[in-house]
Amino acid sequence: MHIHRRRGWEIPERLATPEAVVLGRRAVAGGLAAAAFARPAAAQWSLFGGKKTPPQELSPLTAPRNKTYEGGRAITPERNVSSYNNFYEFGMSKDVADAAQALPVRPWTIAIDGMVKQNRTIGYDDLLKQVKLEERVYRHRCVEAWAMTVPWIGFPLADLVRLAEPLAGAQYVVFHSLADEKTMPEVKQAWYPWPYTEGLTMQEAANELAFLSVGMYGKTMPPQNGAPIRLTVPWKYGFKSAKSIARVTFTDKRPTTFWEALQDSEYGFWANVNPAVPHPRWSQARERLLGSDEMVPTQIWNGYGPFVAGMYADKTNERLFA
Ligand SMILES: Nc1nc2c(c(=O)[nH]1)N[C@H]1C(S)=C(S)[C@@H](COP(=O)(O)O)O[C@H]1N2
Ligand SMILES: [Mo]
Repeated sequence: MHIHRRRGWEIPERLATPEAVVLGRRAVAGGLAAAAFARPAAAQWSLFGGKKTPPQELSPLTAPRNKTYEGGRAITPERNVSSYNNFYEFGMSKDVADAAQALPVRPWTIAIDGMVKQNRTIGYDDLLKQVKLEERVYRHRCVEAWAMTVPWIGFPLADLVRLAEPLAGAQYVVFHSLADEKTMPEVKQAWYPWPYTEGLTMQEAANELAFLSVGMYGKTMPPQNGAPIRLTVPWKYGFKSAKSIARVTFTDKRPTTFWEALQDSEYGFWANVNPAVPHPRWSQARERLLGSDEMVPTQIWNGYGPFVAGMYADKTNERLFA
């Protein structure tokens, strides 16, 4: 098991992990002693259903690298990216990779509904036949002040939007992650607003950076990283990048996202990265590179301003950065 030793520069886990505060409070309101959260993650998953799930096998998956998008820093070792995760459906710790092996990735379908020409369901394999895969190295910045640089394999979100044929009045695209009580222990806990929900404006969804990832490091997506398909929006805090997407809805109403529903004052709809706007409980000025002790300065828009800043020029009344 991964044992976390805190170093001097690190944010105390108690402050850095939103759930410790937010969910602790909700759990108490829901009638569960907060002490239950102190349980080690391993105990949570190994007891679930009384059985341990064997690791899922990943398949080789390669695609030509798109050189427009350079990480600008060293690629994070794969073992760190696949063993330090946020996937609350499987537990609140970072140590959810074992539990996530139970994720039912096949068969997988994505429902497309709302303001579209026609509601439909696309099978994952069918979808992959209709898009062209590429590899992009993107930086990822979690709101908890850790960061990683990952070679994702996927396709532009704009391609899915095109296939969905949204109506002219659609203003937002909403992503719903799978919420499966049978395989995801936390989905049974009523104090969370399942399913995990995220959203983008149609303009953001059409931005060339917005990406749907189906693999990383030359292989299909590991369950713990959001198999078989996850959003990747690198100019926004990591929680915007919804994993294991099962449903995509087009609407003219701004959705309430999972983290907004839990704690609107700390996690808003826009959640664009900005080192100058601190989280209410910690600074966003710097970030820890996963797999090392290194702290580096955080960049506005996570360094992707040339691609995205123009979309927000007229949004002067919005809370764009938190
Ligand atoms: N469905 C779902 N998607 C999610 C999350 C989650 O808990 N559930 N966590 C988010 C957060 S906070 C981050 S930082 C990234 C982490 O992705 P990784 O585990 O692949 O690094 O996934 C995001 N997508
Ligand atoms: Mo995150």
